[in-house]
Amino acid sequence: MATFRIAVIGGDGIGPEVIDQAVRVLEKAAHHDQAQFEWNHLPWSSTRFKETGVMVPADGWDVLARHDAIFFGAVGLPDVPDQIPVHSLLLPMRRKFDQYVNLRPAYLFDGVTSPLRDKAPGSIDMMVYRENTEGEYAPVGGRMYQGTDAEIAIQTNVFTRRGCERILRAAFEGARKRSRKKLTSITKSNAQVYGMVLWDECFAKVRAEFPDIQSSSLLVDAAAMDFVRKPEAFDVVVASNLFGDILTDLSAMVAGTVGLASSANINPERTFPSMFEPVHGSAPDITGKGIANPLAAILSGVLMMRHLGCEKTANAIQKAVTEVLKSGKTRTPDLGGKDTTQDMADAVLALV
Ligand code: GGG
Repeated sequence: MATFRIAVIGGDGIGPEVIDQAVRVLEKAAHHDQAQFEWNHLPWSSTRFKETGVMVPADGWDVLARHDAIFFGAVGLPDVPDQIPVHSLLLPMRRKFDQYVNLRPAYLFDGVTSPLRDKAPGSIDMMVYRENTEGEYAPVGGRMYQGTDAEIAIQTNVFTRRGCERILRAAFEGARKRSRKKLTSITKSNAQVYGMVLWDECFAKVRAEFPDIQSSSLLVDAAAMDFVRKPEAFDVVVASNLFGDILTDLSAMVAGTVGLASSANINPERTFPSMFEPVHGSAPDITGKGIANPLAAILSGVLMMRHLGCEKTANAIQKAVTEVLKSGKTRTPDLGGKDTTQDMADAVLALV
């Protein structure tokens, strides 16, 4: 029997609420692959930052590195500046563990209503590959003359040939595994003439290695328009860190709710653990009410099980989620219902 050591960082707000439910589901489903887990719950959060001045302990990265995967909830508290949890925990983790592929699927499940008119189940089915270690989220820049009229803030975008080529290649390889074999590269090279021109040049080079994939390039503003106008036109989408982050909130919403948006932060070489998290944040407005949708966390668990080679477990949970949504009997408020986080997880548990 395989035993997987999983680091669990619930984080802030609804993060621990949804992750706890997802852990229950994974525990029950793992028998499909004769697998079991050792869960290592780590209390790294903005609350801890307020108490101790740090989010991640001095040996934190070494601790995490000893796990097979990291299961993560969300970070952010209203009384802690947003950049502290994101720049102390989330972004350094992606860089330290070279999790350069951020996979973000968007799928319109049967039983879920898109805010767009007349969208059939399955008609929205895209996989966004977001570059996760550089680009617009590189911590490069500085500030001068703070608090004066002469204040300057410089934020530098970092685009490297290696960084662009490897995410583009990962996306093309991903497109090869999908039936439509179609890929859209998101750019803004008409305005950002250094980083985005390099991105486009890398796209031209990598696409030549994949003549079997129908690929094209699209400006990010046109992509935002088309995600609403004709989301069914997209299959695999590959984008920089910022563009991918923004576009995947849009893809989540056109597919019904961010409460179903899962994600994986993958280190394809498997030198380091990969990390799995719902796309949504900590949602302070509903924290403690027990009404957050746990399905984004549960579906992130599905991505984790696939990464760990437990296809049967992943398929069993995916099928259970699909059936729960299709039946429509259990629905959290984001899906138009009145059920709780636990009700939703219980409905999935009953089917795995
Ligand atoms: N679980 C997602 C989460 O905590 N998101 C907070 C956030 O702002 N993330 C930025 C990012 O994913 O780059």
